[in-house]
Amino acid sequence: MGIIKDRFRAKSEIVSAEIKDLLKEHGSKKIGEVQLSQIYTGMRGITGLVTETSLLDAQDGIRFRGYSIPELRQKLPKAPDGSEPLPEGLFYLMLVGDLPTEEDVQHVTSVWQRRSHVPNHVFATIEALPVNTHPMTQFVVAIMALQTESQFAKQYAQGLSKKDYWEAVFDDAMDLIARLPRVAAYIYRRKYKKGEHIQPNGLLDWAGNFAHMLGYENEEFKELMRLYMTIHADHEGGNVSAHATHLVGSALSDPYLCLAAGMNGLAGPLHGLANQEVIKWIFEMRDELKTEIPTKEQITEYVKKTLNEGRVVPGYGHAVLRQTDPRFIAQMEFGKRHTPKDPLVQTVWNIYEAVPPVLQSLGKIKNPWPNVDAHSGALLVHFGLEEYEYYTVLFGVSRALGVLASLCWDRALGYPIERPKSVTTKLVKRWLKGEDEIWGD
Ligand code: HAX
Repeated sequence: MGIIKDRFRAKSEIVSAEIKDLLKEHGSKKIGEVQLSQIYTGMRGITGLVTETSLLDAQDGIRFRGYSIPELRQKLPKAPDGSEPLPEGLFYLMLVGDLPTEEDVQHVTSVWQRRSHVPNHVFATIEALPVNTHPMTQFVVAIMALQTESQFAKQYAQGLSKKDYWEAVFDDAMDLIARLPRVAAYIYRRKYKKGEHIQPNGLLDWAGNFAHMLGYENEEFKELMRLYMTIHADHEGGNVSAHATHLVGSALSDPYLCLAAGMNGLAGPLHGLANQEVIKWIFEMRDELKTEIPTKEQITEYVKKTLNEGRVVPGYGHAVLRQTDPRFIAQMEFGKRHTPKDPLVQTVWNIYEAVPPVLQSLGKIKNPWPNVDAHSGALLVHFGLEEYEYYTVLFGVSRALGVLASLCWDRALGYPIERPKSVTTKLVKRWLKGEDEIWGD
């Protein structure tokens, strides 16, 4: 059995025993109250999930196994001559719970290289779609086509024991992550580069090879991809893509089905698709104002116009965060180092100054600060990746790391099918009048 699999098995057995003891002793302890308003507002603030890989703090932002993004940029192993973390290291950290050594990371890279073969029928399935199909639709269809390879589905059909679920899920997770860059690059080259595909380079790391297959050989772009794939990977368990993956997995759907579900959620404009919406919005603003670098005053007026049209300002606001997203800051630092004079990057920084006061003045928006999506597109455009409809696919490849690591934990810890209680408004009204118990079945 492989090194990471052994380490994951050992860790998950310990945690599983701990949870059993914990529930035995404290299982009936209350951890919060649910207000009526919360069940009508997207369950905001209700603690109802356990996700081991990362934890989001409203003020400090995301921490992966306790490590913040600035800490990870220091502590995780890097490519030779590189200064950004290798996403392989983040995956190891999320899965095993410990910081990886250089050797551990090289091991993950080589495992993913070994498992990266994509069967031909997947490419044929992508080719069956009209070329103008949105890249996220192509991506989800390709993940579904890959499902023929699921170890979990095959072994379950043959009668898999409950205690072995995690092992088949682990194998599917590793296969999927290994194959996603090839599939994603295929979609990009098909749609935007006349179908001129680029073969993988087995000497490169996972993100470096992805950049290579997309057609970008610039070393700074490869560094951007390593950073990008690291910071987009996970944002605890309640966000739409993570929660959808976890929820579908609770029915014992295999990891391919689960990831496709998560990616369908990521493709929504209030979630991952916001990264394309940001650049689209900036391009439209520049076109309308007929200037490459709009002033802060011009941006302020344009934001007001967007709001008056009943639209959201993409890249701003968050359901949990109440500060500037550290993932935005990490990209800003990358921009200051690699692309400081780029007019689009400067515009993103001007928007950062102009937007929050306008959103604050409305009085209803809980978080006027930028999220991860406010910055990512400008850096991609700088290196020539201007096809913004593709951006959410990049996000999706990264998000697979977190949601699939979590799926391994879900099965290793034996979590049951998820089934929260819902009510009708009619019942709520009766309950308010004292005519009914809200918690009937
Ligand atoms: N522009 C305009 N209005 C906004 C807004 C924004 N950026 N952010 C929030 N609001 C509005 C909400 O639509 C809501 O309006 P109504 O009361 O009229 O319905 C009100 O302010 C209160 O919303 P909230 O409680 O502050 O925010 P929510 O938790 O409901 O929503 C969202 C969080 C991220 C969906 C929201 O801030 C938004 O739509 N932002 C723009 C889209 C975006 O950038 N999404 C990406 C988020 C990060 C992510 O998941 N990346 O993948």
